[in-house]
Amino acid sequence: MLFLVFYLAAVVAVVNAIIPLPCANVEDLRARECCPTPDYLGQNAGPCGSKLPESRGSCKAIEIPESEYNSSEKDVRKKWPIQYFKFTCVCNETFGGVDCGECSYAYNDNTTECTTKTLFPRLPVSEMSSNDWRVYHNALRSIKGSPARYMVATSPFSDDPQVVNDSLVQPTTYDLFVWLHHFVAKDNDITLNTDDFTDYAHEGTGFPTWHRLFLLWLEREIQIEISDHTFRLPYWDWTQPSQRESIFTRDKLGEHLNGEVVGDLFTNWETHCWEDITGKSYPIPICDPTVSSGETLRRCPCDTFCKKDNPNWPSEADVNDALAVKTYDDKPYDRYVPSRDNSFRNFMEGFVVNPDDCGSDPLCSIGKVNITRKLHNSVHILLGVGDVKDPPPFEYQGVMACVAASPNDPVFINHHANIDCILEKWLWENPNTPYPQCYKIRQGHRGNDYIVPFIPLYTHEDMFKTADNFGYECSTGSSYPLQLHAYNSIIIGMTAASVGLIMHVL
Ligand SMILES: [Cu+2]
Repeated sequence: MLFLVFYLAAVVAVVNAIIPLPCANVEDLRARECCPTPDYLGQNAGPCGSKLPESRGSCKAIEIPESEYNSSEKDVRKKWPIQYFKFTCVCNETFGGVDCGECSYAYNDNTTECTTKTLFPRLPVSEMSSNDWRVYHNALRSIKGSPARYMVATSPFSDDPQVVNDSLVQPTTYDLFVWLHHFVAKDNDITLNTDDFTDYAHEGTGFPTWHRLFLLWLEREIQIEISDHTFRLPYWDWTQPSQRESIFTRDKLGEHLNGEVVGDLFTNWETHCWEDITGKSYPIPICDPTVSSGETLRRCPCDTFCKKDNPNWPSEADVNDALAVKTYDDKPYDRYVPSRDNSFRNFMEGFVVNPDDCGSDPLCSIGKVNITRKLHNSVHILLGVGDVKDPPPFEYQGVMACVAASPNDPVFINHHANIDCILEKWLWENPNTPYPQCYKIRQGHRGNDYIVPFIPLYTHEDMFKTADNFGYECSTGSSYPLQLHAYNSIIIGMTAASVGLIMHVL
């Protein structure tokens, strides 16, 4: 009987999915095909714009052998997106979007032809003018309220497209941003099989590349929302004491009043997909991104931890130590890489054990202990619980400490844009390093895995390139643009409205 209960539970250990708006219909779901026609580019544009005078892309079969996934598991994240779609658009280099009707990240030149390579800076928050903050606030507020270009199935995966279709909801763009992270990060495994640890974005080789695409996706949605293709997300360099606390004001990213976030942006700021999972059994329930979690946005529960002189903030030296690691990632390709010298990824993600912190714990020296207070992780912890040794109860914890739900706090964006800048530095300093190839890399994190759950499709290898391939770069602050390029470029534009405009022509 017990076996039966477990078996049934395993069958319903499911996750739902995201469906691009043009494919959110019974016919496409039945055909398992998402190759829309960008008919706004002309009549008879053809699927993926394939019949336009200059073909923009084509509808291609996804090359994942069906033997590589077990459809009875019903976890659509495995070998994404084959359980929902067997065909999607593959766009030519300069085009992008679900239907190839948009420009690619690199050629986003505000024309329909997408002929010019563009490059615009992501600014540090310290370089943002009050007008930049106004633009940024307006953008966030706008996407917090406007409908996303995707639907979310709130039913578990079903072979019956009608069931999936009937369960579709359309969240706002920002709430979908939160949902995407919850969807990939939630551990849905109730079989307790360690091989099935199911976080497709963290504690693995794909952590930096997953989050790179996540921010690019958001950046593009904002660009469309505010009709400004030059918009780039700002980054928050927390190694600089001058930047640490300076964003916590009402007109920037909010003040903390007894742990609650207050400020211009945060009036009626609902959170989603955030709940206390302590003591609850798996699977973590499917999140409906159109339903508020009922929790108010919380951050810095003990304000003292967020003070700029708290020694737990990562320092410039910490970042440089990580950058000195020349191996991108190593066995076992998770949080337990035994030496900090073996994995830039694990060091930057924050699971690296400093031998000085180990005390007398013998497991510590081989990494088998949860010391998570480094770089990326330490910022989540500082803003979420303050001190991991004695965390406050859930009702006081900040959302940044909850891995799955952390993007509810907009500071997530600027924090991860900074992490992305560190990745960027590493990529420039280690040119031509291939993305690691090893069968031990967890499913969903391998180089040729499609990054879950994005459509159009990108692999981790696709994202493992310097940011000029995606139309942005990290401005180094006031010296910008003088120190920008380590390669040939002609700068033909100058600072524009909100974020500065550099046209980059190769
Ligand atoms: Cu994350």
